Amino acid sequence: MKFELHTTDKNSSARAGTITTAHGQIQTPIFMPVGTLGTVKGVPPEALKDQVKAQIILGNTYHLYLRPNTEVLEAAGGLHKFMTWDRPILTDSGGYQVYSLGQMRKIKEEGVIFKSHIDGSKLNFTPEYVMDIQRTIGADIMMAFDECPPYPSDYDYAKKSMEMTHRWLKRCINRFDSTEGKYGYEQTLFPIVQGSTYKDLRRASAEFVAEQNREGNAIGGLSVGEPAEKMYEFTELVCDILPKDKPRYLMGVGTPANILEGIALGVDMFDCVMPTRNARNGMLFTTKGIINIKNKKWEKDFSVLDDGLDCHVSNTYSKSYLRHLNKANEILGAYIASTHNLAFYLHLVGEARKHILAGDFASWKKEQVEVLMQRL
Ligand code: PRF
Repeated sequence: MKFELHTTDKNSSARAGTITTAHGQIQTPIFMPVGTLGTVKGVPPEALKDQVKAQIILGNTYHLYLRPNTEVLEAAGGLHKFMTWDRPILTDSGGYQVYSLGQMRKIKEEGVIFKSHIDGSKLNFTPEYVMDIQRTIGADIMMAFDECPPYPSDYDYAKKSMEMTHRWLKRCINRFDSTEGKYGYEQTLFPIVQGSTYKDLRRASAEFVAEQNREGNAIGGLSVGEPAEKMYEFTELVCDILPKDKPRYLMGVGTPANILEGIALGVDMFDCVMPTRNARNGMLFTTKGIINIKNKKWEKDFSVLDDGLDCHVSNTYSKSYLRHLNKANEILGAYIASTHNLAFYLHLVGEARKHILAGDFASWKKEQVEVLMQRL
């Protein structure tokens, strides 16, 4: 993997760069649609390319391990071939899903023992095993196995958890560096900064992660219920310590405003279920503001969803039609809304990149945050 930094904004820490992987290039800052189970819910790979213009998508180790399972994925030749997506893939390690979904979990030094949310069977994830699974999935970017402590966590718990995440990181690195990709292309491993909402812990974790000298770094443990101002404060603190010449990934963030603030603080990569999950619930992000398509207001509004995007779906279907599909619980509604929201997120980061390169990102961001978050 290679990261080339083109520009850093003069009035903020925003950056424009290019990541090169075995499955092609990623122009940063970038948003990665979430494809937990080898599918971005409701949006087929061809629409991800042609409509959304996604450059990289995310998969989840925990989910893919349970279904279909690693045997099927290996027989398919990896997740790219299995789902017919030939652009880059990043897999999260399960270090987050185990805590949010796994039942009866026991976190120990060796790893995490938990019950499958599918059939209740007992599973054991260790840092080494999670590396092996991600090797089999074949993600271009693999994530280290971490613990994401809840918010709020007391200092003692947060410190012990962070120290264990650091020991797990060393084990992930040892396993990763002593194994090879199964499909003949290069994979890379990103460590994850933890440390909850304690400045000294965050500083120590960012320094520890930076010392590992990997090809990119992630910030975990934020956007877990803390106020947005806290999330920005800790993102800034960590970004100032992480190396400038490597991509920074803020995990699980966020709203359009969160993403623009994150970019201003020096984050290069984002992922979030919000555009797809909210789409299924009738919430649309547009270049003019936020729409609740269930609202009576849109019943006879035959204007297209959004004429400010280069996306056929957004430029074609009307608000009235999508409202009808949503009310009738028709599956086409989920496709249209999800495709549109993702196209909007990709448009947003693409515009941010243009303004970073043009040198007017900070002023553009300020006016955008107000427009994008208003309810129509
Ligand atoms: N760790 C991992 N994945 C994550 C997170 C984390 O802390 C978060 C926190 N926002 C989202 N996804 N491994």
